[in-house]
Amino acid sequence: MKAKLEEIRERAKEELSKANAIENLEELRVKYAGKKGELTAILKQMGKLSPEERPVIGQLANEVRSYIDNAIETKKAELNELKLQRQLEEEKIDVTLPSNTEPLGHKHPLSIVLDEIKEIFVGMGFEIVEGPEVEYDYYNFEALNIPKDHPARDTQDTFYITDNIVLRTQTSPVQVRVMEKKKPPIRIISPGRVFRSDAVDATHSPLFHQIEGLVVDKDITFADLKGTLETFIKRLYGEDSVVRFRPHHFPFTEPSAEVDVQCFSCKGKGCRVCKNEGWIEILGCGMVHPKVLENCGIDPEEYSGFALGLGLERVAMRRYGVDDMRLFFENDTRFLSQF
Ligand code: 2NM
Repeated sequence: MKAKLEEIRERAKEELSKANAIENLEELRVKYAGKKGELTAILKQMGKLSPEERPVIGQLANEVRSYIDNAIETKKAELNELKLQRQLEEEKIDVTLPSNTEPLGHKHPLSIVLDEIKEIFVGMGFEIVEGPEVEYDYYNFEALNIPKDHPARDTQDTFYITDNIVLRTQTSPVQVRVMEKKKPPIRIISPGRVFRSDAVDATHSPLFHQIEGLVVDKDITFADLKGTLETFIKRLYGEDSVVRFRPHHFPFTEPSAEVDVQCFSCKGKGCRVCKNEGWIEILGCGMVHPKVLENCGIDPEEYSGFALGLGLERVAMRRYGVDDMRLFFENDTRFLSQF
């Protein structure tokens, strides 16, 4: 029996030295030291031994068991260490490598200028209203007092969808819709895309952006228009801006005016920026025509209002010294990443 125990120890030692996976260790433990293992089988035969032999064999059996247990634990630690080493080797990270930085996007220059203009008007108590880009002839022209034979209505200038549906040529139809629905006081701006059948060149695009403003209330005068626009222009172009109002004509306002700002490049002397004019045109405006108010269900005897319109592309071109409008629509990141 002693020989058998020693043989078991030797065989366990041999098999353990060959084990190369943690799972094998558990198999070996069951095989030798488990309840149905070889050691247990031997111990079950202890009854056959003489009383003198029993403690000697018993002690040896215990030694063999603890030898096997220890050997398994040692081997387990070894295999775990090996596994860790392999893992560390495989998952090695070179922290000195340059990172893959995601390129950051930029706000589009038109969006920068639009946000700035919105901010100024919102600061003066205006609400921002949007409306459809495909409009009825009625809202785009008729309600705005643009006569049937007006050149703006020509198919040369306007994209017609059907006889009475167009791509809006200005954002004023949004304001007509607001005036129809809402009782004054009204204080809104309507920014958005507008469409005109123009050939593409450095200063024209069939799609561009407009912001129109409208104020309607009791006792609104041209003085309110002047004050509001002077404030707007000074916030947009600087407090030292010099502003002038020049008489003009629009079918939807009476009287009408265009607003210029003195050339910030030459201070009015005349230069390339202002094409020797000394002044740069910024926007169109006027007192809302009584017929327009009436068309929208507002009594022109009780209420009056002013309106203004400006092109976003032109503001952005001046602001950033961009000389070709097409750059705003091509979305070339070499251009856009400069803003
Ligand atoms: C401009 C110039 C002058 C304008 C008029 C209206 C409305 F709907 F109230 F009649 N909205 N916008 C207007 C007036 C637009 O753009 C150069």
